[in-house]
Order: sequence, then structure tokens, then C-alpha cells
Amino acid sequence: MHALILVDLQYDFMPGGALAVPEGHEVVEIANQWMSDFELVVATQDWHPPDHQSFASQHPGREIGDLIELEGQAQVLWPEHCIEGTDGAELHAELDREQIDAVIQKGTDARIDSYSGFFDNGHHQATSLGDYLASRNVDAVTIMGLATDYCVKFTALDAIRLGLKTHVVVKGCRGVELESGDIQRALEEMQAAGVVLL
Ligand code: VGL
Ligand code: ZN
Repeated sequence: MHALILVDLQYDFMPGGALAVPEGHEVVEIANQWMSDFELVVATQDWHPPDHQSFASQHPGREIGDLIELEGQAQVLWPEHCIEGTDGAELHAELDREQIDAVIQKGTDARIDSYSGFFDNGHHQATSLGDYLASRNVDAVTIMGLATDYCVKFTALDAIRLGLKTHVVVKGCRGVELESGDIQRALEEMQAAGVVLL
């Protein structure tokens, strides 16, 4: 079975949102088109408690974009985003929900971030995504969504690590690009790990 994984198509990552990804909204329509070709569609949802330690607001004296260490992992500090239960954490309303079989939340532990849909950034805890895909006999995944240089990249790298054939739809992703070239570097890193770029 080959599943489509839609990464973090939430309002806070859309233009106007708290952690806006340029052109992020363009992915919603592309996702709707791709979904009909897959028997199994899973969406991830960044879902943080209000005191999540990836928020710059939790670190007095630090600013958005600063790099700190969290639970032994390098951590970029972000604006408050995708706080559980808020409008910004909702999946985009134009996403065709009827075609989505499961929504997997991540980033729910305040102490550590979780860019990947499969594991937190330290690979300490798994989400339910890996078991869910295994229960459906998924051996290949196609991934698209937001953001290319964070959650798409780490979801794809973990998919490879779990032994899944992994494809990324480049035109179905948009990146944060905190530093110029981050998107291109992320694509190269994925490809080097065995991800097939479509
Ligand atoms: C993401 C930064 C923080 C993402 C989530 O979805 O790529 N990026 N949280
Ligand atoms: Zn987040």
C-alpha cells in the first residue's frame, strides 16, 4: 500500500498565520488534486501546548530565530504557533477532509519539538503514524506540505529510516527559508538519504 502524507497544512503556516510559509496556501489545492490518486491519506498536525519550549516567548532574552539547545537537540526558536485548540492549529478548511483517513498530531510534548510526523526531534517518542501505516501494510509514502526545510524534510528522513519507499512532491511543498538556500539544501539532503523527488 502506498500512502499520501500531507504535512502541517494548518492556518498558522499559511500567509497571515503566526509562522507563515510564503505561498503556503498554494499547496492546499495541489494536495486536493493528489489525494484522489491514493487509497490512504494521512495528514499531520503540529499541535503544541501553550508553553511549548520551541516558542521564543518561553525563553526570556531570546528572540525568534535564535538557536538554542533543547533536550540535547539544536532548536530554532519560533513564534507561538499551532497552539492546541486554536484556529491557527486547524487544518485549512479548503482541504478535502473526506479524503483524509487519519490526522496525526505531533509536537504535543512541551519539552521537545517534533518536526517529523513520526518521532520527536530526539527520536525519544514515536507518534502513532508509524504504527498506523504499518497496520495498513504501507510500504511506500508520498509526502507533500509545509515546510520543505523543516517538517517535510524530517518526516521524509524518518520515513526512509523506517524502511519506507519515500517520495516528495517538490511542487507540493513550500519552505520557510530562514536562510537563503535552505529549501534547496533540504531537497538535496532528502535526495542523498534516498528520497525520490517528484
Ligand atoms: C514547522 C517550524 C515549527 C513545520 C513546525 O511544520 O515545518 N516548522 N513547527
Ligand atoms: Zn511547531
